Amino acid sequence: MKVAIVGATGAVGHELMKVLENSTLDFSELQLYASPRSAGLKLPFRGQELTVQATPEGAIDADVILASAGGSISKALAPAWVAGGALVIDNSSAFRYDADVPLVVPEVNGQAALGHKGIIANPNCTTAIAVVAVAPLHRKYGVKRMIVSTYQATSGAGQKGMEELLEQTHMQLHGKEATASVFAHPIPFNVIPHIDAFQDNGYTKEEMKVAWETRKILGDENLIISCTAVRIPTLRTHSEAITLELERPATPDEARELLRHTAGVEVRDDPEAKLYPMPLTASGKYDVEVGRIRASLAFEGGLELFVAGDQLLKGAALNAVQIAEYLQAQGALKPRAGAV
Ligand code: A2P
Ligand code: 11C
Repeated sequence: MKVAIVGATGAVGHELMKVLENSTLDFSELQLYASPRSAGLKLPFRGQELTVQATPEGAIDADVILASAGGSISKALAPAWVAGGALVIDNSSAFRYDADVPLVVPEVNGQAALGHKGIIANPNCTTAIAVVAVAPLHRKYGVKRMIVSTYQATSGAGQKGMEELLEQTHMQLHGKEATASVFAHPIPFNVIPHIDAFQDNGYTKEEMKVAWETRKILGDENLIISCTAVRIPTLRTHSEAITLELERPATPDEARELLRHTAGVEVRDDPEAKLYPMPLTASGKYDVEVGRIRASLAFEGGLELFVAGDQLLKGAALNAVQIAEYLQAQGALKPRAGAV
């Protein structure tokens, strides 16, 4: 089994290599691709040095391609990769809303991956983190309405997002004015309620992605979802305050008990001991932290929770590798019949 990463030098690419290094996925070869700027760069993997190659225009000689070089690259090249026989697990939003492309979080709807036609989409990071916590509650209590406010790290905008935070913070601390480039405004000591483009309805695309993608993953087009997405000056881990209106009432104790037995979730909920989800503790973790679980004052029988998940991991690299692991465990990941 040959695996390729396209976008290996980016923030998610870096995490993909770390996750693959410790993964149970059985593969014999890893190929690394990025832009021509990075061709020749050597990156360490399992005691070897792997050379980054410029991404070719056509097919890639790999069985599984983990794509993380942005939507335009995926849109342009994924059809050729699929035609070459590869399974593409795509981190971008290029194919997420196509009816014949499964949008998968393995703990929630892993089975959907089995019906792929060459491309499986990895959800938006904010969505992936939320659904890990919300899916079991939806299954047991029936979520009617979901209101989300996010606190999103700069690495959501890739390596250059983190660099802008660090460089601008340094400048501001030295009395220099910082000019925004990746973000709409200077990010240090600020919060910016603007992620991705504004839509006709006044929401941003990031906010609408949370609604569109949560409905697709949970398989419930009737779910009412409203999101406010905000960038904050942290390096990694997206946090989210989530309010749930439920069909059947749940107590916080019942929710905690259910979430304690949910794969991919760590319940971190002891306010007296100052234990709650935070980027400081969730960064680098595979599990999504869930806490501050309480009875909602807005919806009778509903719940309020706070989640923090490393969006470079569960929101991107980890989820992509878990999709491949899931398919392999189901016997549904096979080397191509004919190599390119
Ligand atoms: P490179 O480092 O050579 O520019 P991030 O999301 O952190 O910004 O990373 C984006 C990733 O996508 C990087 O690995 C980057 O490679 C890669 N990339 C950018 N443009 C292209 C391109 N035209 N072809 C292939 N990969 C690209
Ligand atoms: C951010 N969530 O934090 C975005 C990045 O749909 O894959 C991921 C965009 C996407 O900026």
